Amino acid sequence: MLTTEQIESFNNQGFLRIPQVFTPEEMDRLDEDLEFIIQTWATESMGWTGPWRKVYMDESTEKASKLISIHDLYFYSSAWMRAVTKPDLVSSLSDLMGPNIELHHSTLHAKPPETGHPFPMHQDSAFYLHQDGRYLDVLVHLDDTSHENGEIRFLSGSHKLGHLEHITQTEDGPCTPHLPTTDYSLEDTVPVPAKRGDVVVFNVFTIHGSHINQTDRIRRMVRVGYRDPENKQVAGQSLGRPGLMVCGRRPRLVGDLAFSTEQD
Ligand SMILES: O=C(O)CCC(=O)C(=O)O
Repeated sequence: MLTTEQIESFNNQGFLRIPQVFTPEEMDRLDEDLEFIIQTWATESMGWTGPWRKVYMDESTEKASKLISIHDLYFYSSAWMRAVTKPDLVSSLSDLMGPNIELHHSTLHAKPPETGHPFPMHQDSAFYLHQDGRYLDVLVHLDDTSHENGEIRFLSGSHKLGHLEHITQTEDGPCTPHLPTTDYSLEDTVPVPAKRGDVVVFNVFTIHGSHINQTDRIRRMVRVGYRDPENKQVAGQSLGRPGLMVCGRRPRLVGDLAFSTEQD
């Protein structure tokens, strides 16, 4: 259960660190399975594209910069399935969002050593737009974070702005959604360093980003998205895919049909 102060702080700032949601033993198991997933299923790529790369990195760093990613870790590991449905975690989310909570997706972002990918300022609603802000993202920390390895950073109170238009096109073609670097800077953000086993929860509209990993060790975080099932998705990743109810029930809205077992 969260305290009144924690809930107020989340409502004002749009983010909250919750310490030690996962025990060291749970983290060992998650770590082991994450390494399996990274070795077996994940992909390493240049990461997010767009003109922001040249603002955040010099030429040689930009060329070397990499990101390891994969979605939906609970499709590959039962330890991750237990993690994303952990009652202590889910009950804290319920304190912030209400009684009914549906799991939407999860995504690994691992920043390899030294040139591990920075993230430009953005809102996650640009990747999976819903009708409103009843959506929480949870960053499960596999490693301690600090300025040196690119901790998560937030623009405090920015969730109150609602969804903003993002840059998605350049003259060279489509790019990963991000906010203009001329208007939004990492320098204006609040750093939220965290420990292995902590989670950092934020609203889908909270503007955030992170610096490059300059250390000689990988920095791994798994983002898990949860929504109020009445908050329907409008566009983006995992659109149309039902999620598990991890808390409460799915109310039936006008026009809703039960899930079919037939292929479309
Ligand atoms: O991993 C990071 O540093 C940032 C991740 C992020 O921006 C996101 O998951 O939306």
